[in-house]
Formats: sequence, structure tokens, C-alpha cells
Amino acid sequence: MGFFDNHGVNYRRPIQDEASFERGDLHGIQAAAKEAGLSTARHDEEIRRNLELGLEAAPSIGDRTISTFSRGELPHYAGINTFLKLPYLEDVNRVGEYDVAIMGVPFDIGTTYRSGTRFGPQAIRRISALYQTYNYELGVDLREQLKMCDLGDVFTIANIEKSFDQITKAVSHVMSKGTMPVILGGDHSIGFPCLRGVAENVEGNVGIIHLDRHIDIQEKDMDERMHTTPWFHATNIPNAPAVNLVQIGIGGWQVPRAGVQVGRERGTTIMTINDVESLGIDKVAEMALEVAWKGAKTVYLSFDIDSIDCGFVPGTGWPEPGGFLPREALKLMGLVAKEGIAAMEVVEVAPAYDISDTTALLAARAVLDVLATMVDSGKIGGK
Ligand SMILES: [Mn+2]
Repeated sequence: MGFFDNHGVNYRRPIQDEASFERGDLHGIQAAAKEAGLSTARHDEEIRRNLELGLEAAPSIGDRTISTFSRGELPHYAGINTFLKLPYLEDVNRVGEYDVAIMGVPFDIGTTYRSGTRFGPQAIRRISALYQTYNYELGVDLREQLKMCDLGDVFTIANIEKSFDQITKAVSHVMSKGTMPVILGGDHSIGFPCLRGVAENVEGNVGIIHLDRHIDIQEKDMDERMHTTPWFHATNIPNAPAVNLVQIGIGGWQVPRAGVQVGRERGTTIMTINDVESLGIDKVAEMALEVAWKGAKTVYLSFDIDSIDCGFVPGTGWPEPGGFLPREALKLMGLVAKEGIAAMEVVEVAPAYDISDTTALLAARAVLDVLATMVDSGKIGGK
């Protein structure tokens, strides 16, 4: 048996001296480098606070940043879950101190099939504990770069129109303080009162970018303003014209003809998943931004979780196959967020139908990606 006998193992050919690629060209390497420039000041402050409020750990514990009672981010499985373990702002009068306010709208009497989205905000908050404040690809740490709070929920009641008034008042309050509202629904009927609360604080027009499998623009459903109707009523608001409404991902067997007629009459811009597939996400984003921003002062982002293929988001009221892949929708929303938005809603998470919290997790992810992208492009932050 000779020295070069490889005993049947196929060895790889020798690696050449010259690398075949430039390591520094990789996004993965650049993103790691960006992390070095991030502050840790608020993290350090949080540790100090945890130790003060939660007591220093038992003597046997070597890591002295750990407290006795869990306070702040760690461990991820512990604690009272606000969104991303943000401070709960009980006094809504102080919301102007923050760049962003998360608010839940536990409302589902606008549903026309499965109910349960009233538990959406709680589910999204709970699973958001899986996330830290740092995003590797973007090189953003929200804790360090954005002042955020969780306002808790709007007090919705068993009446659609009165709840709409509550929701509009809540969103408008946050907007009026110069803080960006991020709304966790709730069924999609809330799109109208949320938009109304935004629009009354904007001098000029508001464009709408709407990701959905459903067109949601008929006047009424079951004789009420249900979750199939928000954009009919929103685009009746004088400074939210239908020509600035872009609806992306629409299609399949759940789009009522009544809504299609209105979309056609009002001239909204509708893109199906076929459009998305043939044009590509970058082009779709470019077109959506062009339409939504035309003559507008700002843009509202409405993310219906059911715009994603239902294989990824079982926890929703009207699941539908054939929608976006999660990373397509995240990329699209990132490209929208890059140009800045006034507010965002994530709707239709129904946790009773969810599996392993994947639907709620994607809702949380969308919010975080949008906010981090806005920070990265300098569209928000600094309070
Ligand atoms: Mn939908």
C-alpha cells in the first residue's frame, strides 16, 4: 500500500493560492464589519437598570450582567411581552417622546369567515420575544438607534363604527405628536379608520401601498363595512385619492367581483402575483413607489399577512395559496420603507389557526424589517 493510496476516499483537489472571489465583496462580510460601528450605550444602560430593578444575581452566577428577576430582553422565554420587550407606555400623553409607537387593535368583528384576529396583537407581541433589536444584514440595532414604545391596545368594542372612531382617534393622537404609529391588527377593516387617523394629520395627499391576496375595496359586505371594504372608504377621504392606491399580490379565488368593479372604476393600480413574478420585486417596488408617491406627501403601508402563500401563514382568516414568498414580501416592504412611510399596519393574524407561531412571527418580522430599513436610510430616528 503506497503513500498516495487514499483508501477509497475522494480527496478534494488542492486549494489554489489565489482565492477565486473577493471575500470583502460578500454582503455577509460587509454586514459583520458594519456591526463594529454600532453603539452599545442603551444596551449597557439597560443592564444597569436590570440590575438595579431586578437585583444582582445569586453569588454562584459568574456573568454579573444577569439579574435575579428577569428585566429587559433576556432570557427570551421570560418576561411580560410587549412588542420586542419595549417599554410599555401607560401614559399615552407622553407618546411624543418616541420615534415609533406600537399599538394593538384587537378587533375582528369585520371578519367574514374565521374570526380570531382580536388575538393578533397578543400573538405578535408574544412571539416577537424571539427577536433581538439587532439586524445582521442591515447592520442596525433598533435599541441603540430608535426610540420605541408599546402603547398597548385600543379599546375596541362590539360595534364596528364606534370601534372605527376609537381607532381613528388613537392613530390620530399618535400622528399628531410626530410619532410613527405601527398598528398590529386586527382584521383588515381597520385599514379605513387607521388611514383616516393618518390622513387628518397630513397636509397633502397620502398614498397607500397595500399587500394582499384580496382587493378589499367594495363598498359593503353583509351590509356593513367589513374587512373586504377598507379601501373603498379610505379612498373617499379627500386627501387619500384612489389614484395613489397600489394593490400588490391580488389574485386567486377569493377576490369578490364587487371589489374588482370598484378598483376598475376608481383607477387603483393592481398588480397580481403574476405581475410580481414577471416584473421582479425591484421593478414592482419602483412602480408602486411611483404611483403611491405621485403628488403625495407621504405613504401608508398596509400589510395583510394573507398576501403570503398560506403554506407559510396558516394563522389567518382567509388563507389562500399562491401568494408572496415571505422573503419577496419582506424585500418589497423594505424597498417601500427605504423611501419613508407615515405609518404601517399588519393585519389578519388569527393565532387560533396558527402553527408554531409562524404567522405571528412573520408579522413581527415585517414590522422590524420596515423600521430597521427606515433607520438605515435615515427616514426615522433621532428622538
Ligand atoms: Mn386579505
